[in-house]
Amino acid sequence: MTDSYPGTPNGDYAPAPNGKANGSLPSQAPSTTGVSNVVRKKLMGYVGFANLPNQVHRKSVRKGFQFTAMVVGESGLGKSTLINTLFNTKLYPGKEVPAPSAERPKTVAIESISADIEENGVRLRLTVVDTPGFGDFVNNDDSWKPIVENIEARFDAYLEQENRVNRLKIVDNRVHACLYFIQPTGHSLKPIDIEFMRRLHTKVNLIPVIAKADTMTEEEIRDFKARILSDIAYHNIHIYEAPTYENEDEEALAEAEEIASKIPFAIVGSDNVVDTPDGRQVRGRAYPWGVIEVDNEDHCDFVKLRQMLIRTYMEELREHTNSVLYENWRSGKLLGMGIAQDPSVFQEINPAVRSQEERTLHEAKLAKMEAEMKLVFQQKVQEKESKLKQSEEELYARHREMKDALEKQRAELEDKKRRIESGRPLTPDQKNTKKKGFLRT
Ligand SMILES: Nc1nc2c(ncn2[C@@H]2O[C@H](COP(=O)(O)OP(=O)(O)OP(=O)(O)O)[C@@H](O)[C@H]2O)c(=O)[nH]1
Ligand SMILES: [Mg+2]
Repeated sequence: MTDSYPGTPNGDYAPAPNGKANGSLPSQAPSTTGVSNVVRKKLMGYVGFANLPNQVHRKSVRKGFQFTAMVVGESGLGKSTLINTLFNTKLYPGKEVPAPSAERPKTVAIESISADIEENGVRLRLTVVDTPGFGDFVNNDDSWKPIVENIEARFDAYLEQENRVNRLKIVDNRVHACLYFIQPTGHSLKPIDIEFMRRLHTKVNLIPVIAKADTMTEEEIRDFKARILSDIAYHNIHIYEAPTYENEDEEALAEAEEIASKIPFAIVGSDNVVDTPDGRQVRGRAYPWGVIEVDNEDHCDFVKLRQMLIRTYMEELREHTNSVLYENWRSGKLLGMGIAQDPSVFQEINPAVRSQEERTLHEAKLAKMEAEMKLVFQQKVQEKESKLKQSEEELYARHREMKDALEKQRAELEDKKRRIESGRPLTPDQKNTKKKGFLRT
């Protein structure tokens, strides 16, 4: 372990033509779980973890960040190569006499490589745990065991620190992300993959990757990705799903969608610098028909994977490890020891669920108010209606009265007319009074 974090200026790193990293200082450091190689250097170019303070509060920034990823998968899929690609270094320089083919030796024990890196004043200790590949034995049944034990040992170490009186200097060596390497077969997942992922998914954030993606065509990769995802869903395996927040800005949403759409990441690893036909020097793999570039997003998903781990979701991965995976493991362990805890105390309040509950309550209240208002309105309408009906009836009654009166007058007049016509004279007086009477009514 080291406390010095060399301040490397941003973006000044250029890989040496021989592919070896500049200024890497491999040194051995004690570790509970295996060998730890520490390199103090910078990742290739700008990766953007200086963005982290926007995601977390001050405390973590002061302490610096600790982030641990693990690679798991069958032997020979390029796990060690990917770690070197990530750190832009040779992992085991001079450790063994290079074979004539200069092939990377098989990883035989769980090892970790760390780098203390700094970007814009933000410090990060990045550790990647390399595991020996499995699948070489006739019986591979228990090959997941040492890996799961390693993950649990890291939980144990954390729990032990939490139980200490002085909890200020807790070192978080828990595995925050586990890259699971899938052989680029183009078929479905193998039973051993399913077994492994099942053992791992409750303990780590599982991120599946397609190894050696340069061996497949674009179309094959697309189909293979879809098949892997449906296999994973069918077997109820939980891979890490990046959360999306409602009120995020468009750019962040687009980035989250872009990353999510690439899972499982199709990756290519290489720690060699090769010449492209157009004269550039790139990290990649040279073939008779061309060069595949590791850092070219059109060629593979390596850049997106690194972006997910280090820029976009590092804090989410740490948070999920701490509050879900570790908590589940911890309460399971305590239960196993006969210590039951009151779950209500530890019940997590999920803000999304909480706000949904509040919304439902509010909606119910609104609905009730609306119903009441409707009732009042109906009552008022009814009152008005009955009043109107009453006055209508009154009017109708008056109308009938008047009609009757008129009818009566008409009958009288007709009677008079008949009398006049029949020659019975009417006295002027009689006529006048009649007329007056008529006008008066
Ligand atoms: N085509 C291709 N070959 C690769 C890639 N990554 C690594 N290799 C090669 O695959 C071989 C095995 O690579 P390693 O990185 O040692 O594989 P590993 O997964 O660490 O293997 P174990 O340590 O046995 O588990 C080496 O010859 C690498 O050069 C890749 O992306 N594409
Ligand atoms: Mg290896």
